[in-house]
Amino acid sequence: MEAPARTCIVIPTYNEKENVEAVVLAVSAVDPAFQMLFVDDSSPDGTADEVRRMAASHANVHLLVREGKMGIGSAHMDGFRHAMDELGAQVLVEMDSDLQHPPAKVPELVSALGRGYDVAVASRKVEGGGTTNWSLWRRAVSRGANLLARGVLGLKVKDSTSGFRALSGGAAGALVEARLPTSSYSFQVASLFYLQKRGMKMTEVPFVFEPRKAGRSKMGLGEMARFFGNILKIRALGV
Ligand SMILES: Nc1nc2c(ncn2[C@@H]2O[C@H](COP(=O)(O)OP(=O)(O)OP(=O)(O)O)[C@@H](O)[C@H]2O)c(=O)[nH]1
Ligand SMILES: [Mg+2]
Repeated sequence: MEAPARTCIVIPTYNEKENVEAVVLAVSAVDPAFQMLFVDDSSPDGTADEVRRMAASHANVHLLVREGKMGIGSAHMDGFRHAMDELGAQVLVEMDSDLQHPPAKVPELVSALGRGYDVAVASRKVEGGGTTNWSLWRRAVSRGANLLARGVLGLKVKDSTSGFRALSGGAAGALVEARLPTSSYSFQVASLFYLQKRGMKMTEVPFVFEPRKAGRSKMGLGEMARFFGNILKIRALGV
């Protein structure tokens, strides 16, 4: 039998100290062979030290520290590069560190790649998917962002802003090479746009977006404004 592809879950963190241990334990309980790469932007709350503490007892935990807050999108791209070059990853998973993305879904995402897809998106917008405890405001922002991104960029994936996805090494490698002109939250839609244009095969797997386990959101008004501006820029200039 063929050995399973080496899977690395790339987890950007900024001030997520309170969530690290729970993430490590939850992922390890799903499959201890899953590697985790935390990409921390020198969080002032000491998140990196917490990752080092967990790495001391968990061989599947890895850390990449960057000098300052540079955005979730560039954290994923730097994380993919490091995971493939240094950790031998063949399958890459994007996941948040606040347990809004249930680690129990990772095997389903990875097995979709085994069926020939390049990208498997964990989706709130297909049957069986959804959100829990979202305010009307949060729901409206998410819906607006998704509709705008899909409409302006012609994306086929229904949940285009989902940050919980598995990518083949080929898809992740293409993104790293592409140097997409987005470092922040618009990375999700920019990367779908880029991969769709190159004919990569995509599928969606339903999941329920849970409330944040601990800590605070980094998605503020400034990030939202930048997101909308970036979509228009990508449409005008391409990727
Ligand atoms: N390394 C790094 N991680 C970041 C940065 N911005 C956000 N993150 C991480 O990216 C993930 C998603 O950020 P969140 O603030 O949870 O954004 P969100 O899930 O869209 O918003 P909420 O639903 O309100 O939590 C979390 O793990 C953050 O710690 C950044 O600039 N650098
Ligand atoms: Mg979150």
